[in-house]
Amino acid sequence: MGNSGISKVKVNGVRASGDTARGDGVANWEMTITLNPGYNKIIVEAFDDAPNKNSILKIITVKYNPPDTTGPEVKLIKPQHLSVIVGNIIEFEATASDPSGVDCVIFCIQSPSLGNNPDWSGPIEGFYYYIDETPPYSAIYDWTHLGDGTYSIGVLAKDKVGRWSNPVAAIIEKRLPKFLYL
Ligand SMILES: [Ca+2]
Repeated sequence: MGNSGISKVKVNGVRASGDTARGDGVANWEMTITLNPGYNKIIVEAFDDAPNKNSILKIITVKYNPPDTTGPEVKLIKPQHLSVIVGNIIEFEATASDPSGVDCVIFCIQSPSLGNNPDWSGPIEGFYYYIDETPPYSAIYDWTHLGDGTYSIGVLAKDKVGRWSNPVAAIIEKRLPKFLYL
């Protein structure tokens, strides 16, 4: 600012280091600031060394996208934990969300065999699984081949940067319709 020198530079109200210069010199000031996720406003104010300390103010907006280190938020909507299902079809439904986007949702059921479920894969550690890559996240499992009893199911999700959610586990009970014989 002219040739009256620089008396100080403030960044977000705090003086920067190396913020003075004489005459028409240049102040190579520096300042380290911590950014929050999202938009950050950085206010830089420079003052010259004239008697009335003229100042100039610049506002810089910086968007900070922090690295994504966590998997999606996933919720099992159907079937609910400890629900009793009468009939041979399980309808799965889940929601998943992630700042990086959801890559896929995986439904699984612990079962001794696949049964009539050609779209399902496995088993991995006793679980057969179905991968859904597009919302709404859902699956159908035919458990005609399974007897009455309790079964473990679960859902988990992966985001688009390869991070997995924790699995959400649930227990469901299969109970075949009981008929009354007269
Ligand atoms: Ca993520």
